[in-house]
Amino acid sequence: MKIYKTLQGFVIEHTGQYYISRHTDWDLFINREDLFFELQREIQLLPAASEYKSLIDNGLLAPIQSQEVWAAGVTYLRSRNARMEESKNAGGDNFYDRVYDAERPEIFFKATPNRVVGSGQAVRIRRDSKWNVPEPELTLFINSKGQISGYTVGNDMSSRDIEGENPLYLPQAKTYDKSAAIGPCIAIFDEPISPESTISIEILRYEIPLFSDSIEINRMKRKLVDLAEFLFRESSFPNGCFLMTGTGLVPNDNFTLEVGDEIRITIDGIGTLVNTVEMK
Ligand code: DO4
Ligand code: MG
Repeated sequence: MKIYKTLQGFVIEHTGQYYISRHTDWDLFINREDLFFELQREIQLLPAASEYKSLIDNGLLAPIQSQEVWAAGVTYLRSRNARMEESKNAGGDNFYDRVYDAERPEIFFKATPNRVVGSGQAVRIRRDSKWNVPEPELTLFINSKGQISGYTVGNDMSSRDIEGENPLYLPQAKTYDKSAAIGPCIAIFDEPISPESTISIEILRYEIPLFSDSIEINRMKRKLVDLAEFLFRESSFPNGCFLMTGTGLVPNDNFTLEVGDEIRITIDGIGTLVNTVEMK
């Protein structure tokens, strides 16, 4: 089942049918411990109508209200190698090697809700950076009890030159206005997401495909439950939180995003997050 936050209410999608939820508070709705069963109850009671799809097509919002967004890093070999390369002149290369093998994962604060955009909205690249990439990431919704109860598609926009100059610049490379995108929905399953699920990315410039790649989430070094456990060890999240789980897809080092590029990130069973790039 999928839930979408729209300007005119919360839309539930199940087997090609669309319903409008009776819930009106996104924080309370998505943080329910019995979310999957609540959605099952709702679709039995509510009338389905194909017109409800137009609420998604015309008024889609990011599936967030007051949650913080956090991110894990260096969870795929490809990410470890790219960071080691970009930071070697700054002497930061062996941090990435070490964290990849360490018991404690890299987890960093990514964004407050006001810095997050949804599908169909623009992400930004920094004006003081010359090397910017999207990072396509499976993103968990973890409820306030620390349970992974939903999945969405995330883009952890990153300034690789700033991050590569000095690892201490990571917060500036990662956190700025419109640096995080999540959506289009939260997918709620009755079992953990399949490890064979594929994340794929396509970047278009002037509508022409420029870069595309894909990876299965089973290539991730860490277990999703372990990432959630580390995040919740000493922090509480009264309305739950989102956790981006790291990228395994990194364009070649000569690639940088430009204003106007379209980024399309798809995860099997969840959907496609589409964003264009702006700089203002
Ligand atoms: O260590 C820096 C950030 C890593 C990251 O964002 C990723 O691997 O996805
Ligand atoms: Mg990342």
